[in-house]
Amino acid sequence: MFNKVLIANRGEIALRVIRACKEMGIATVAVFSDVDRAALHVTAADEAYLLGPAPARDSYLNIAKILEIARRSGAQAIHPGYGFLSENPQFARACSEAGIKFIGPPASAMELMGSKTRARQAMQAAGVPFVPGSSKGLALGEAEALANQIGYPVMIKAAAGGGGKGMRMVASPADLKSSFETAQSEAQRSFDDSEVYLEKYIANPRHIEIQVLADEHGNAIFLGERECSVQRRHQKVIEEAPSPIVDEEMRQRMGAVAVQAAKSSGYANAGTVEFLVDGERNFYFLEMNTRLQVEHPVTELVTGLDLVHLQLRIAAGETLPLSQADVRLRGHALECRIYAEDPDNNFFPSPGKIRRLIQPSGPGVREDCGVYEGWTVPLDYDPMLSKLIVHAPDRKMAIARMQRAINEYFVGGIKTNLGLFRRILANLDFQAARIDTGFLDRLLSVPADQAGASHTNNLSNTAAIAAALFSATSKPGLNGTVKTSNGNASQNEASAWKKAARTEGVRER
Ligand code: MV4
Repeated sequence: MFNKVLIANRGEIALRVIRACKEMGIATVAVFSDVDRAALHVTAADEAYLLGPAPARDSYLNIAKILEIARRSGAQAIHPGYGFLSENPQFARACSEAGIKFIGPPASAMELMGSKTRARQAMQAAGVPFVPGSSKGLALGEAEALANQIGYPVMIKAAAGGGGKGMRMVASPADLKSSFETAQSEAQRSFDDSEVYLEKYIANPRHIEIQVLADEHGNAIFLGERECSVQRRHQKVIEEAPSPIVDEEMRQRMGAVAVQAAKSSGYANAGTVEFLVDGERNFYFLEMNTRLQVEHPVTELVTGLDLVHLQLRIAAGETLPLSQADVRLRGHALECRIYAEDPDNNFFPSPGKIRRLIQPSGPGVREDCGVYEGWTVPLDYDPMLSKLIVHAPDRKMAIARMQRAINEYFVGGIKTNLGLFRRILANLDFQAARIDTGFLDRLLSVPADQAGASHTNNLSNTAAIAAALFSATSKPGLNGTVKTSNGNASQNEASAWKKAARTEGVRER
């Protein structure tokens, strides 16, 4: 096992990896930018080194600097977390050339999965079901012929894209030419690669992904699925494991396909095979993410495994310490991604100073948090504050537990999306698991008080919770003048909460 690992990331995921290293007796090296000097991951690591100015290209994306710090500190391996350099094959290659172990798959597997057309070719050869369409870049004429053959609507996608970037739905032949040309120039601009291809359009799919683990000796297993359909603008909002629509038979079939995808691509370490699932529960390979994902904790809670421990052991050359038969799923897990964003301004990032932070705890609650009270969330990076994760015996109890935990949560000084979770969790379609990738847009297209919500989260309860939180969170002497969530020092808003709680509470009876 490694003696020392550098974590080339920040926020909650850097902390997550540091914690795993500590549990395994591995020394940790943090890196940070100018604006992250006082960040939590810097305090948590054994050593910390400045990378440079705030912009990611000068700090968390600076390959030369990160490798220099690895050398200087004597780190034997680098964990890239997610985002930043985690799926950059040049970085993986630069690490091995510097004699430092990259904790992730080989650069060749990252390159293969980075090209959606190459990945589709490889999956086709491996017998993995994928969305009907082309597996090579197309010229306009070829796209027109293929679209007529498979039928409209179709999807034009950038080969270098992924995660929703450089994608266009085309409803009819009349729109193909202009959409094709727009997609091409978008792809050129975004990825410096104009290659586009075409797929049959799957309407209102679910997004379900399989966690895989492969060692460097040819062994691979899957750790069940995650349901990630509750998303907005390709940003996941709530994830869960298992998926409410996947039964054991479907799980085995998807898992076998995911393991096949990993084995045929020369994969090693933790990875995720993403599927689109249509209304008839047909599943199609979409892409493979070659990193540890944000939502890995829901898999950890239902499998009882520690994915970061396993990543470190795999990277150190160990064989997988468990077989497929050892993987058992227990209960249900949910994760809410808590963001500093303004629900009244289209969920625009809303960073700033966290003046009050009250975190939930109690049975079945895990929080992977990257911030603390007094910390100023910088503007320069993704504004995710924390991941709130719960585990319970079944989905219904997990939802109730998450509602309870969300109601214990209080963030003062900045705006957050906590209210959005109250809405989703109270929604009858969500509770009945009638969710697909269009669910959240549909929910947000109706005013909050008209959306189908169960009686357990009506206005009076919300007001009562607000009042309780206010009285619980007011510091002595500050009562009535604390900064409220919109940053205004306001006596009015606080008393309005209390008043609403009392009047609504009386009316209810
Ligand atoms: C699709 C699709 C429908 N049909 N491909 C979006 C992310 C990118 N990786 C692929 N995406 C989609 N590809 C075909 N042929 C619908 C989506 C899609 C989606 C997929 C997964 C999760 C959320 C999504 C939201 C909108 C569209």
